[in-house]
Amino acid sequence: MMRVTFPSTRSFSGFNAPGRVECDVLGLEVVEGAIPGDLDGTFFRVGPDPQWPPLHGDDIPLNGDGMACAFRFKDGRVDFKSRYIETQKFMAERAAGRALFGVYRNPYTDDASVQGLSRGTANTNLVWHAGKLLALKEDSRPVVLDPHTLATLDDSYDFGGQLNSPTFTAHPKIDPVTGDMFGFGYEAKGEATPDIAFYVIGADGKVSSESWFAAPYPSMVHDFGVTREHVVFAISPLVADLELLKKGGPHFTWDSSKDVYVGVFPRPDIGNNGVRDIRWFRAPTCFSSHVMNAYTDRGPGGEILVHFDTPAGDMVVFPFFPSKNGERFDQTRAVPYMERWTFDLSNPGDAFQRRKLAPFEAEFPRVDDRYLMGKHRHAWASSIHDGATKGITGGSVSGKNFNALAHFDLATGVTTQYYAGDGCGIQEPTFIPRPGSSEEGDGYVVALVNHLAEARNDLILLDARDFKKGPVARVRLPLRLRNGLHGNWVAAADLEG
Ligand code: V55
Ligand code: FE
Repeated sequence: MMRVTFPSTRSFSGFNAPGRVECDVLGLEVVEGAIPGDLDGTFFRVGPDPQWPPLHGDDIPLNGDGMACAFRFKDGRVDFKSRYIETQKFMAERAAGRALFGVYRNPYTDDASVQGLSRGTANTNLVWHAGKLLALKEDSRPVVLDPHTLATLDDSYDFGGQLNSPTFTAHPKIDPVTGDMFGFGYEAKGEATPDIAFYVIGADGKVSSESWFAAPYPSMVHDFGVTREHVVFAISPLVADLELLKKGGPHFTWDSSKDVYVGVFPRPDIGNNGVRDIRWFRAPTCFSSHVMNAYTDRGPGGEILVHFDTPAGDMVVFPFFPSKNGERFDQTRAVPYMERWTFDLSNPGDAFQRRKLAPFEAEFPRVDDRYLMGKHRHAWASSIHDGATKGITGGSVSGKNFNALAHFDLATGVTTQYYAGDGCGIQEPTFIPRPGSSEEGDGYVVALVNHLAEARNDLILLDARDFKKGPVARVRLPLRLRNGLHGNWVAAADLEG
């Protein structure tokens, strides 16, 4: 007899109780406004949703099995589909009827029967490139999904034998001009190694550039920045340690004794030395994970300035990674604010400038991806508004309840928040271009609202440049989608072409 009971810990209860629902709901109910009739495409998003109770009592929220969701918009209607991603981990555990893989990114805690299988959960991002829908997790290779059925087509894709790294980021960057995808794998020479393999993959899916470099120390490298001229890697001290892994410990610990390093190098696809010309900048410890966008500009005296916009906090924002030095997790310091980091490549020093872009907590930053790598004016993020749900936990992967979306107009400096409502949380905003438009920010942002008490979601569309007028449309979901990570809009014409 096998009894299935999830632990009553933070990762498995409240709004984040496992969902485990694979379903199709045709024609979601529109309860406010209207879905623009000319929107024709799919909003893909993914998040962790554990299939089975954890092997070792509890688990962190980043380790759940990837549940892919598709919202298909057409003729003013939205159809919903959710499917588990059939990773090697998921299939082995499905056959066993229980968890076989142990703690997050520690193969030394696995059941012996799964040795050699990919530990990837594909739970972090869904990205459309070169005719493939890639389900991504930074500890493993991409998984390929059918964009229409969400069926798993390839559980470990290496771009046709061209990916030498065993890992690939969940945050690749697609050049809106060339269609090239920039990506990397970290811990690319094995668990807890500082090595990073950097790739450019053409619009035809072929790797056109591979180069390797070493970070100053092994750590979580969740995201990076690409400009029209440069590549930027921020290394903050959420460090990895092989000895700790061998003892069954956590993959990452927070080591505030270490500085932050930022590597900047020229794009290898524009005829130069790439990573061989990497320059390391340095600053006192802080935590940076996501990247809104980066761009290269010229200063008044012709200086080459690389701007890198990132939510940064004084310490790691994840409460579940312990400190290396016995430091206590401090909710008041683990607060990410949107910042602009500027690197002056004309200046020989290793210092850089940091400045805040808004006075409120924000994470999950996005831009209009048609303008990625260039100077962006508009950006959006999840944020915390001083409303009635301030302080409610059990929300996002960091434990915070983001209760508002923020719109950043970086030309005027004005930030506007859309408050999701009392008792609500809100997930990552994703930009949808208005069909026929090309102007930056001309379109919508789509996001899932969490109704915490009702254990249910709405999907809302806002005018991306005018949050004040409230939702253009609100669609009611008859089920709960626990907090996910990332998503992207793919126009129907792109899926078919
Ligand atoms: C993040 C998410 C992850 C992960 C590492 O938000 C970092 C950051 C969902 O998995 O494995
Ligand atoms: Fe992410």
